[in-house]
Amino acid sequence: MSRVILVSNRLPVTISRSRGGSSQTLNMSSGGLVTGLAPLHAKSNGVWIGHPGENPTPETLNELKNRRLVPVDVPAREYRNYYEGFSNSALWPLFHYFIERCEFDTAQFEAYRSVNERFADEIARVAEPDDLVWVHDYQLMLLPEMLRQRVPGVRIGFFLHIPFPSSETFRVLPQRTQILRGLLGADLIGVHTYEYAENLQRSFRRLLGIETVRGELRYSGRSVRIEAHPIGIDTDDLREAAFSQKADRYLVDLKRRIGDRQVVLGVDRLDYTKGLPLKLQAWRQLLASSPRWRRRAMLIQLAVPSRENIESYHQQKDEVERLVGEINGLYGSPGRIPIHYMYQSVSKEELGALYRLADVAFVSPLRDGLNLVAKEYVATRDDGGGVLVLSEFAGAASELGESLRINPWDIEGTAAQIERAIEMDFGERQERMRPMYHRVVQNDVHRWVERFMSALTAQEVEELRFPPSLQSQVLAGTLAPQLANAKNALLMLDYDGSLREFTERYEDAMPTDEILEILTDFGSLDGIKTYINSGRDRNTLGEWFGNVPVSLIAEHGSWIREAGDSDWTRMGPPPDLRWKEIVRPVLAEYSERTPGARIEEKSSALVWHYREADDALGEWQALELMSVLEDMLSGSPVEILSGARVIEIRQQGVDKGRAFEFVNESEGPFDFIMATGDDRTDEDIFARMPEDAYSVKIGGGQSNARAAVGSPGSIRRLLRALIEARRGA
Ligand code: GDG
Repeated sequence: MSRVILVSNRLPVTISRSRGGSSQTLNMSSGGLVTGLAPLHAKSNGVWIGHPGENPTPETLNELKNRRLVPVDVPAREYRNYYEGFSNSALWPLFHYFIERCEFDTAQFEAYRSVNERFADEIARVAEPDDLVWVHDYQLMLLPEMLRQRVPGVRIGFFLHIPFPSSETFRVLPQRTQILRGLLGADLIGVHTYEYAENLQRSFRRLLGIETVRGELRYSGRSVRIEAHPIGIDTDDLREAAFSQKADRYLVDLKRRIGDRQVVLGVDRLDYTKGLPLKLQAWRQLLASSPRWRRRAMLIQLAVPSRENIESYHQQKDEVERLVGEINGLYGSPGRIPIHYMYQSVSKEELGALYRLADVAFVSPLRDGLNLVAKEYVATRDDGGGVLVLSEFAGAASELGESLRINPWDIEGTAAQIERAIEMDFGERQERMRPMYHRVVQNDVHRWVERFMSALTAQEVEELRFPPSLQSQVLAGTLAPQLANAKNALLMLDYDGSLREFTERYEDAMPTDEILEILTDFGSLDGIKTYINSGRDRNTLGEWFGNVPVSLIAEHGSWIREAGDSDWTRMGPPPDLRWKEIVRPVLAEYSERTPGARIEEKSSALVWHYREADDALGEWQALELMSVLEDMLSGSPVEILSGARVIEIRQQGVDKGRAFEFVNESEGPFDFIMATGDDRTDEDIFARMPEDAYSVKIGGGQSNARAAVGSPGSIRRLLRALIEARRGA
């Protein structure tokens, strides 16, 4: 395997001073990301680059080197401006939709840029063109481009662990274009959800004018993919701790102290994005409206200290503590306080015991890239018990469809869902928890690493072709002399999007006078056979082009009608529906993973409907399904169409490419061949054309065509130039 260079703001170790103060000790940091990436680090023999946290002594440096960890040296003040400054006072609040908390400070951005440069320099020192570099998170968004400039051939993956906001919010950032261009240095950009991927694509379109087609865009002669890869947790490690003897002891002790009270658990870093004040208000609302829970339920809230050097985090802490005091004062009684609040972090075993103890996990961030706590809770509940109450603003919500969703801003609604969770019977708890448990356990952090890496490497082997984009006069200059001298020429023209611009309604795209005139002129030239090869039905084509001396191919190569005839002939063999046997189980698998999705069986089609599925989950699964089907069915006589929350896989008697072959065999040999087209169905022709034929794609993007032009207007100009050339010959 290639060497993998991992890059994150912090190295995966914590350097601490030994008691005497002169020497240092090195401990592996905990956390899902480190556990997930550590095996990759070990296996690939690459290095891990990041800030060490503390200035390493020469001995520590040596130890870091032995572990293949490369520290990036940053002066303390610059690090503060980069980390607490731009990263956590501009990007963090903005990407979580807290615009009013943002501080945009040019000096801090300068520090951010400079630290990203330092990382790029460090990587460039060790990277070789065959290496894979995987950069993590919002602190290093400029890095991919900086690295691309230093080591042009290197393959770069980037993963964003926090949300990517809507383009409306993102465009507030003064340095928005620098950040976007920074990311475009990567070959693959990964985010947690399909929604973030869409947001990012929209920002590329709106702010840089770069279009993304099916998750892929073109930038500086390279292709960049944007994909959703939600992170998983380290299930084995978590379960080992949660079901250890130590955890058992905690659990027994906790149960003894709590008795038969229902336990609702919150575990959050003390960060304003986690929405602790609103969570407490919802709890207060529940106790106010249903007094019986004051003695029969309790909220255990673990608030983990975080970013204590930033002022707004202090205010958040004060507010939370005030509310806890207020609610306990109002609704507590001797020995029974309704909120047990802890401002500390606990061991893995204690946390595991809390997950096992909790009847309800109350996960209510106002925004969260994903939220690992929700998945961790689910992964400890193989007993099928426990209810997950989950904010719809957490990325994890799109995978955990069986949780009870809340809008954390809706205090009454949240209180009602908590009450529903506490009261839920075991049957329903199991029904909801089981599928989530299996999903979380199967898609653990190791699967995540595997998926991201295989997406990054798959791109490496795939040879993407992007035809050169030419002006119509330039192309005419090449083609005209050849057509002028041809004895038997073939011209195969796609219609919608190629000869004619798209219209809002499909039926409105009838040919203009200009198009009819061009076709009439071409059709009247001796020694040239002209075809319209379209996906449209026979009737429409017959109606629109009945009076023009060109031949017609309809329904993606199903029917042909020679110029001057009024009868259509069917092309290709009778339909072969064996593909259905392969496709059906795949659709069934995706329906199972996507609550609300269903399959419709038609005589010559299978349709996957996801209108009733969760919006983001449905879109994301559909995108994945499309690409699975496309890979699986390439070359099969089916067509995969994605419509309004449906995917249809439809029999095609023949495709446009086979229609081309039919004409080539029956009317050829041709000494000049040109075909035009704008979408995937036309690629079937381009792929089958002889080497010396001319294929012209309309619009940008990946294609097997030899050349590309910008628009249908360019194609019409090209055709007129060819007519002139032929007439003049
Ligand atoms: C970013 C994104 C995304 C918490 N308290 C204790 C403790 N924890 C552990 C939990 C969990 C982790 O910390 C927190 O999970 P988050 O999902 O909030 O992760 P972050 O690193 O804050 O954030 C987030 C994540 O990246 C991954 O891409 O999900 O949206 O913001 O693992 O268990 N662990 C222990 N004691 C505690 O007291 N041992």
